[in-house]
Amino acid sequence: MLHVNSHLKDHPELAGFAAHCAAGLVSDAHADLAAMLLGEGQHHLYAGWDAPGGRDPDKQNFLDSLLTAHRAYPGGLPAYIRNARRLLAAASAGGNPFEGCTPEQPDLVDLSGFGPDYDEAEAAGLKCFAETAVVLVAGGLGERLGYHGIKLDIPVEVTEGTSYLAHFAAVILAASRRLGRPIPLVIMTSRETNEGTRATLAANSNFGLEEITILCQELVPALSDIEGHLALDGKYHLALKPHGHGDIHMLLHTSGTAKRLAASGARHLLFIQDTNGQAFPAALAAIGVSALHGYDFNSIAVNRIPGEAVGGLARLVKPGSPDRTLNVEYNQLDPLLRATVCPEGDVADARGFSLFPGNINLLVIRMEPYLRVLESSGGIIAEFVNPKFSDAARTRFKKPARLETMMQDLPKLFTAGEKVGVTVFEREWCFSACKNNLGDAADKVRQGGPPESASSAENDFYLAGRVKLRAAGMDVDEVPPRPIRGIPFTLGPRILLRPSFALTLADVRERIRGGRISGDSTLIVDGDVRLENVTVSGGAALVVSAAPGASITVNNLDVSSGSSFELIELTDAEMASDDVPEYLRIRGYRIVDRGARRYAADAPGKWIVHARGDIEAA
Ligand code: UGB
Repeated sequence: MLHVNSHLKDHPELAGFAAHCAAGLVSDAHADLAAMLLGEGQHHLYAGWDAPGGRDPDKQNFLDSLLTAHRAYPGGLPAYIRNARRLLAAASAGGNPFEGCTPEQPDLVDLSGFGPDYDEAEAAGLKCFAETAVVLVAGGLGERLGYHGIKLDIPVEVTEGTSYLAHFAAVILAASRRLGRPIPLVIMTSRETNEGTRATLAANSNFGLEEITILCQELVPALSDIEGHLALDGKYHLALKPHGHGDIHMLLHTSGTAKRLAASGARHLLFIQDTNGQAFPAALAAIGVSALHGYDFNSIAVNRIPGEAVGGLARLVKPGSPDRTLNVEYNQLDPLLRATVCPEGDVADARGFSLFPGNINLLVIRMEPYLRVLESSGGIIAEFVNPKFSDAARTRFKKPARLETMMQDLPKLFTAGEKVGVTVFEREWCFSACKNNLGDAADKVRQGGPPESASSAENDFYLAGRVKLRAAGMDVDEVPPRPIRGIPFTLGPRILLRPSFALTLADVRERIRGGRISGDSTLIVDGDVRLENVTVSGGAALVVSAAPGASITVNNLDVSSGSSFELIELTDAEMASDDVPEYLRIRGYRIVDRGARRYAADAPGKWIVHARGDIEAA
């Protein structure tokens, strides 16, 4: 208290706050923080306080919010303010982070066509997955999507209604069983998503996963000017903003989770996003690429569409400095290209794609260099600030700014010759996010870009199934896409191959022999199932599921009529009705089971489904 008192003297505007200190209404922790903040010139936070008795609960909340932000940031708020001043001064001076750099193609492995390289990478990756921990960043809000719950609860498909979280967990569970080690899952939540994520996990008994760690990111204070003054958005109310997905590195460090995972045998970390249902099995092949090519940091990438909201991955060459392979975020890519290799900017090359592969924030990071970088940086990864200046002198902001950090920027801190690489897959094989509401998605379609709606993500989820069946030699005859609320959707065949059936492409090849599927039919396979010369056509649906310990072989079965999953578009009235679940309204249709043909083995043992349609013990 003595300490803070020395800052309060000679400041009449702080008299109200001083009275609270004198009356013992300010705890030691709050007073110590006040001393630090006053030492950083943040007098406005404590100025003009009402005398004790006026709005005391608001004052207490205000002090608490300062302390929460202080405790969440390595080095506390003084460190945040100093970092802000440094970055704001650079922003005000108009510094260009890529000044003098020329972009070249990164060290790249192209697995966009299946073949021996893909098979080798996938097999290596599956083995390495036993020593991998999965990190899921899920602190973002579905604002662009118009969805009000947590995004992890959104079904990636509405045939059976599997949520993103259930799908990711099913992959991890199937791999854990197969590899004989519980693969850890770390989930980063935020204030907005923490409670919902915990509730979903609790309601589903953690989806059977043994090792889940939840790390909740905090907001950071907004900044009102280039002096780094913390912004208030009302009396006794600190303005707070998200710090970005780069918080995951800070939290893995400060919580000790990264070290704990390393100690328990994790040699790689796989970072995935909350609504990219296509992440697997590409991620497994990418882990294999990391192992085979010795990559310390491996970004999974797609051929980028010019102007698309994903960063470009490039090796940045600057005379006198070591080359660095980095993500150039989408807002910085066009100016960099114009200033260097392409005066026309971010335009298509002869292949019809942007010059550099697109980052999809599906990252494989080797643990050992990761721990080193976390230690040296305290987990603060390449923060940046992007203020919108309102004056010519570039000192005032249109609205408060904040420091931000992005998880893909980790290589900015590599200094010891770490190897950074990129693995490119076909887009449909690794990336189809659910980010946009139907209106915005339809606009994107009109502009020739990917819609990234709930419907296009579901469409691609089935598409990945068709790709797998074709790769396994099944004859797949699909119907042409038709627009649903302006977004192309292929009615079928709709294929769901659950992770317990196949984790890899090699698994699909092993479990499927011949057969044919066509039209708007549906096939769902779960567990230890083999399909030998099976035909599904005429809009029919076949669902085969074997519980752990059971196996089913389906022989020469023909399911060609009678039963289906029907896709029904929502009417305008339904789209506007609160009685229709939001997860349906963000896609514009529902899928109804009209009596699919089902075979299930719940008890351990071997079962056969015969051509005549009956199931019996083998
Ligand atoms: N996320 C958090 O967990 N916390 C946060 O504070 C913010 C986000 P966005 P963005 O693959 O499509 C990124 O908002 O930032 C989680 C890359 O920068 O959907 O616009 C959030 O829950 C870009 O290069 O993406 O763009 C979600 O899981 C490109 O790769 C994830 O972070 C782009 O993603 C991404 O958040 C993409």
